[in-house]
Amino acid sequence: MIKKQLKLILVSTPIGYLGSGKGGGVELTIVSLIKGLISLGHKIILIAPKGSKLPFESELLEIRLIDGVDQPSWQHQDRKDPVLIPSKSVLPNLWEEVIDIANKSDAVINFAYDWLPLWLTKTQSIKIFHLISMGAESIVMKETISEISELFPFRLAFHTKRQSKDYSLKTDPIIVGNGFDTDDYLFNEMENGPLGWAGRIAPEKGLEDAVKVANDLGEKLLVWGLIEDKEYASKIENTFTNEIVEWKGFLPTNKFQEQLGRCRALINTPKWNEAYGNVIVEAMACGVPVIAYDLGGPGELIEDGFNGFLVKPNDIEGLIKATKSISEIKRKNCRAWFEKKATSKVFAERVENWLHKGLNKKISADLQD
Ligand code: HBI
Repeated sequence: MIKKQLKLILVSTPIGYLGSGKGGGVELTIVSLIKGLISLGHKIILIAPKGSKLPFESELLEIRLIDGVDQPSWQHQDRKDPVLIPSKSVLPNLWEEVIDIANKSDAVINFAYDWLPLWLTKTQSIKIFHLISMGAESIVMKETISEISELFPFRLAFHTKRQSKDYSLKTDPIIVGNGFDTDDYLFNEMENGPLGWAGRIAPEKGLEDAVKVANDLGEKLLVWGLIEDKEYASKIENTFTNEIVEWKGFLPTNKFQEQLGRCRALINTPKWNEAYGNVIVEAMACGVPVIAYDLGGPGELIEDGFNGFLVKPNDIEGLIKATKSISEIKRKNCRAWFEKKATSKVFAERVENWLHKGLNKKISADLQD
C-alpha cells in the first residue's frame, strides 16, 4: 500500500549539539533514523542545538539550529534530584520552536530524556512521540513517563524490552530497537585482530573490567569513545603498570568502523541497564563478534553462540573464557544479524509503524484533541 508522506519534526537532545559526542548514542540514533525515514519518503524538520551538524544533506531535510545553554545530563545527577533548567537553557528554546511550527506537521518525535517535552504531551494538541533513550535514571522522569504511558500509551517507544522494564507502564511497551546505515559500515573478515571496547568513558560503562581481560591475556585493549569522566579514565590507566589501554578517542563513524572492523572481538561491560548498546550493533555491522554482560539491551541483541557470547554481569573470568573461544563465532553471522535486525531502514520502518499506531489509534486522552 502507498504510505502517505509524513511531515515530521524531530527534536534532538539538549545536552550537547549533534556531533559533540555528548549526546552519546542518541546522536547516532537521530542521524540513522533521519536517513531511514527519508529513504521511506518522509519529510523531516530537525530542531537541534546550535553547532549541530549532520554528515549528509537532503531536499527532504530541513535543520533549524537553536541557541541556548546545554541541559545538565541526568547521568550526572542523582536519581532523587529535581528537574533543573539552567538560565538561558536551550531546552525551552527548542520546544518554543516546535510549538511555533508544529501545526504544519503530522507528528513530533522527541529524543530528549527530559521532563519538559513529556509534560508538553499532556497540554499540547500537537502529537508528541517520545523515543525514550535511557533506563530509569531519575525518579521524576520515571513518574512522568509512567503518567504519559497511562494517558497516551502509543506515544512512547523504547529501544529494548529490558530498558522498558525499568518503567511502570500501563500497557505493553512499543519496542523499536535501533538501526544504522549499512553503507556506513564495511564487513571485515579479519580473524586474529586485537580486542576492542567502545562507549562513553564513564563508570556506568564498566571499562575497567575489559582492561582486566586484556591484562590477563597479556595484550592491549583498543578503546574508542569520548572521555567524559577524566578521573575515572586515569584511575583505570593507573590500575596496571604496563600500558594496556590504547586510547583511540571519539572518532567519526567512517574512521571508527574502519578501526573497529579489525578487532577479533568487542568486549561490552555495562554496569547499568543499558537501553540499547549502539556499539554492539556497529561491531556486528563490521563482522566483529561481541562478548557482553547479559544486562540491559546487549542481552537482547546478542544471540549467545551465534553473533557473540553473553556472560553473567561482572563475571570477568567469564569474559576471559568467552574471549578465548571467540573464533567459534562466524563473523559473517554478525553482519547477517545486523542486515536483518538493525539497519536504519528496518529501524525507520518500525518507527513508521509506531507513528501510524499513535496517529490512527483513538484512545481516551487523544479523543479530547
Ligand atoms: N540528560 N537531561 C538529559 N537529557 C537527555 O536528553 C540526555 C541526558 N543524559 C544522557 C542522554 N540524553 C543520552 O546520552 C543517553 O540517553 C544516550
